[in-house]
Amino acid sequence: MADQRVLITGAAGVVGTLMRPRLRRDGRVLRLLDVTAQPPAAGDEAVELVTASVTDGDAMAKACEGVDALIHLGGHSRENTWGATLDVNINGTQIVLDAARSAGIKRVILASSNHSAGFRTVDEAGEHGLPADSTPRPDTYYGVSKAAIEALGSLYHSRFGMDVIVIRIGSCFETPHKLGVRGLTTWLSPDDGARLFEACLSHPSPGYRLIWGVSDNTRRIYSLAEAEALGYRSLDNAEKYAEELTAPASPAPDAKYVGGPFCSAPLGSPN
Ligand code: 15L
Repeated sequence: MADQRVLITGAAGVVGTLMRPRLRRDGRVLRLLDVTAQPPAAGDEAVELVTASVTDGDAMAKACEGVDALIHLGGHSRENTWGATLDVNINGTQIVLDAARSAGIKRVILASSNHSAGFRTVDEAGEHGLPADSTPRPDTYYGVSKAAIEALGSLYHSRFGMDVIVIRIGSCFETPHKLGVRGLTTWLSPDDGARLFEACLSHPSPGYRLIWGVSDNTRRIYSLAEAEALGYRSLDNAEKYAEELTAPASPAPDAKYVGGPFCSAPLGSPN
């Protein structure tokens, strides 16, 4: 069988680094793109390393050659200045999508974030969780950029028929510890993250989808139904860390919001 080539942007970031070993498959080549240098191939690891920015149209056009599917994780992953957010996250995503379209890539998976809906409240979640297509309520410039890429993905699907799946990722880290008690709600385990990306890569005909990226946490407030409709099954639950993560005596006022501390962080300040 011919190799499947999957291009991952932002491959040296937090999520990219966690996914690199987990998305390894026989018959698959991972083309890993980042602005920073990346560790070389380990043993017989089938990777191609590209050092480039998602804002560089020529480099993106080259990186998209011969690619079957694209996972776009690149961009600032937290709050930054408006200029940097506009340039790298919004403009960069348009450049990535356009390069994918020109190269004939049929399947694109975009990393959005819970922060596109950060000012939605925990009370809105209801019995099955907040629907994945809840209209944006961004909590930061970063959240605005994620809402914009959700719209860009929809545009490229509607105009060009590309399959575009946008994932509103909760918090994807090895464990939820650094997130405090909020992580018991928002955690996407790395193994579940890989299961989710595999579902996104293998669904026969997804069209445009907006889904949450979260583990089946006991305290989950995001709906899993939309991701499960693509074939995702979570096998992890942050609750196993509950005893190690204690709630503060008086919860912060922003704890009622999906975006938690992002909702009160200074706008436009890199952190
Ligand atoms: C995100 O979108 C960030 O990229 C990540 O660093 C976490 O802060 C996460 O959201 C979160 O909400 O915990």
